[in-house]
Amino acid sequence: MKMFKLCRNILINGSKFRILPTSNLGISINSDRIHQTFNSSFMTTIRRQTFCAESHHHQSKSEQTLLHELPNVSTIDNVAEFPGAKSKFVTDLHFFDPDDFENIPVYRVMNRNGQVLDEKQDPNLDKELMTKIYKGMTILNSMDRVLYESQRQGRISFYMTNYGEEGTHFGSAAAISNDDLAFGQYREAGVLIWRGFEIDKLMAQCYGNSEDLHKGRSMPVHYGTKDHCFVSISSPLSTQMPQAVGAAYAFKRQNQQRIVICYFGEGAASEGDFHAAMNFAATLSAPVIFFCRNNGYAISTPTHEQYRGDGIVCRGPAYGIPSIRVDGNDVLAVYNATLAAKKICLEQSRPVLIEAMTYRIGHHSTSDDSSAYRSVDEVRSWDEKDHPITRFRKYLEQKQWWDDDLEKSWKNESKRLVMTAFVKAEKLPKPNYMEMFEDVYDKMPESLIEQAQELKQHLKMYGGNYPISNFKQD
Ligand SMILES: Cc1ncc(C[n+]2csc(CCOP(=O)(O)OP(=O)(O)O)c2C)c(N)n1
Repeated sequence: MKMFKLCRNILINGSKFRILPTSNLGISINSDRIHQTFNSSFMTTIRRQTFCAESHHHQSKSEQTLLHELPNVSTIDNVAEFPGAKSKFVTDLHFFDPDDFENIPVYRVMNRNGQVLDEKQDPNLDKELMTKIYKGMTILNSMDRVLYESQRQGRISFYMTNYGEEGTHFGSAAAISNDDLAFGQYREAGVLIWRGFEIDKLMAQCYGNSEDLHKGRSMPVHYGTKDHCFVSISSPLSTQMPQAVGAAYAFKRQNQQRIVICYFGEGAASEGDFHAAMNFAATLSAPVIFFCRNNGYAISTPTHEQYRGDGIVCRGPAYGIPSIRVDGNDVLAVYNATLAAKKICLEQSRPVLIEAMTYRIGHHSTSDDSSAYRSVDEVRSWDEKDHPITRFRKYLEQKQWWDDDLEKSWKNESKRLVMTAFVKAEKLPKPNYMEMFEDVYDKMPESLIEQAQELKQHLKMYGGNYPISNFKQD
């Protein structure tokens, strides 16, 4: 507001200009000079120069600084040069309606039969890498089945499956480096599997046993591993998003040539933290890939109750972020998009948004019965007609890299791997309960030491009432 009070209007060649008074640029130009300048290339000049006016002596230092930092202060009648937006003026009164814009298309490489639609888009990865992706997708599926059943039997307290979203995990993880930092929501276990985090360790976390890196403190599926550059998951939705931007900004400042990938669901994108993250990432030019898994539901909330715009992808350009929508059930499309996104992040030092369209085939979690809000037929249709694993298998079969025999032997092998890890996880004791007092702070404060002693005393007297034998005794 101050700017307008301090500016003066002048007329040059019939056009009105605002002259910004300032002191410290020291470019003092009289009106003749202004004429000459504007006659040649006035727009360029007016963008770059700030003019002094006599009134500058009366301004405070802070006002001068403020004004000095405003890059564009002049306007002419046909070009809108407000500091907040550069555009053209129009005289028709028109509200931009969502219908004025076409929906953003969905990029895909293969159709539902695993046929490549445009050969140029085939990433042509080698057989080893392709089969590794397929094996990862299927072992995740096997692990989900075992842990889901385990929860149903009360062996673990909670579980969330990844059914139908395997393509988004493996396509994205395979396209970036294992030391690019990943932030997840909770439905991205495939990224960890791709990075070599053992099934044993995933199960240890779900069981909260003595081999759990989190010492049994988090709910199941809240994985995290420093060695695999995967930041520990926490329940409050979207909180990882601004944190991911901060990490990406740090990488940029340290010139690490690393990026951050941040996964989230379309429901989580309604949180305020989504906005904070997108805006910070854009304005700070942080090399982060925002990877949205749009699976149609946020627990029982369908997308038409979540937003009215064109999904999540259309929000990207609004923040100044290059954005793409991909078929999340097409692992190759996800791979290509993520690879290209990483290139943009590093070469242009800016964030990218990927919206991967998919379908949550499983229930939201073991605490949910999704038949209460969607039809079983709808779920079956996605499972049977557009499953990322089935599609990718068809692609591999066309390349003659996979067949029924290989499928059979891999099914047996992967089941064996999962069951071995499962048996091990069940047998291990829980961590020592005294560890619950650790890591609240880096160093345990006196007050916590006292509480720990109280627990010890309590258990001496009443230990018989607690399942102490389930816990590791050191
Ligand atoms: C801040 C916050 N609000 C609400 C919840 C409860 N909650 C857990 S998951 C979830 C739905 C998230 O849906 P979406 O982001 O689409 O991911 P999806 O489960 O579909 O993968 C909600 C509302 C939460 N964990 N945190």
